[in-house]
Amino acid sequence: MIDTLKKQALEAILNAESLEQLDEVRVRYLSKKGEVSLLMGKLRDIPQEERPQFGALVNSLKETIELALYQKKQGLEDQALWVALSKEKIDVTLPGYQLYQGGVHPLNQVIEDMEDLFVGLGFEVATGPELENDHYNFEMMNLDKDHPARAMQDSFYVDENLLLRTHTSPVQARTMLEKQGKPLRIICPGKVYRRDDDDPTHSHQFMQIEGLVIDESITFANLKDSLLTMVKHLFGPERIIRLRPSYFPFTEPSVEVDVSYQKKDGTLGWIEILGAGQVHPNVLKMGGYDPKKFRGFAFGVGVERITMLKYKIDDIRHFYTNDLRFLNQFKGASK
Ligand code: FA5
Repeated sequence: MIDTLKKQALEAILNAESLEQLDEVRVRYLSKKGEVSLLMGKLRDIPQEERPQFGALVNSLKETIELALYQKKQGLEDQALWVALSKEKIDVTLPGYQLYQGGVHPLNQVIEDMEDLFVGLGFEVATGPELENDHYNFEMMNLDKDHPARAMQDSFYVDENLLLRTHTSPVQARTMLEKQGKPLRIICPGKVYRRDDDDPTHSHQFMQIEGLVIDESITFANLKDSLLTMVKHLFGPERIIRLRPSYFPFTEPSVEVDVSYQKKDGTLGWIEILGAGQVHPNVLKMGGYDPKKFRGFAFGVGVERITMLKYKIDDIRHFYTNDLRFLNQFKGASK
């Protein structure tokens, strides 16, 4: 009887085709009311002296079935894993994920290019805070509290004395104080802010590059030479510049500088890109330089303006709207 049961159970295990079927076999033979338990229940009907032997045989049967179930279960699980893996085969011919690679913003490309040029000419790159004190932004630049020229650069104020800087010129004052009367040559690129209405050539936030040179024998010719070098580097050797008299409280004399370009009809046109001049004696004095001994020149160029001119961009707002169709055109376009 035991042998028959063993044969049946092992055959059922062998024939099970899935884990579900195998579990059904387990329940049929090994559960509380299964065949093996029923067999054990027959112990009572057996003569006393044969009981231990019968019990041992039933236990051995149980172990044999358990082992066979375990081995079959392993086999079925391996098989299921194999089926799943073969379904998940990798198709190496499918296109991969596209990694999007960013590029340097056109304004930063122009700034980096300008830094390369001026560092090559012996300038240092200086920086200053965008949230600036009225003292540095205006007063140290020779614009007293009630100076009418303050109206030319209205700003965003945090409180009476703290504002978003309206130009990079306060870095002139900061650097002069830092250099403590020693000759200096710096450029300072950075963001500036004004309460200007946005239009194709004006933005309320834009970039400038400030330049400042102070030494004992600086003349206006040095200024003109530096600006011409910059313009030819940026736009090509055929370009020339035009200096128009202008007014800034921090330079005397002051100029506005235009760059030549060829108009559509072939004639010569001019576009303003920067303000410049010889450093005002008051500015030198406040910065700790003796105006009788030292002279200086300074300029402040609009980065958007030169970038627009260089790449023929028709609207300043393109720089700040993050349209990838615009930005992608400048990937690796420097120089
Ligand atoms: C100044 O900001 C002076 N600090 C420049 C300077 C420095 C003069 C040192 C003398 C010595 P101005 O306001 O003109 O000047 O601005 C300089 C340049 O910034 C302009 O020529 C123009 O290229 C750019 N710019 C001015 N306002 C805007 C604006 N709203 N949007 C974009 N670019 C502007």
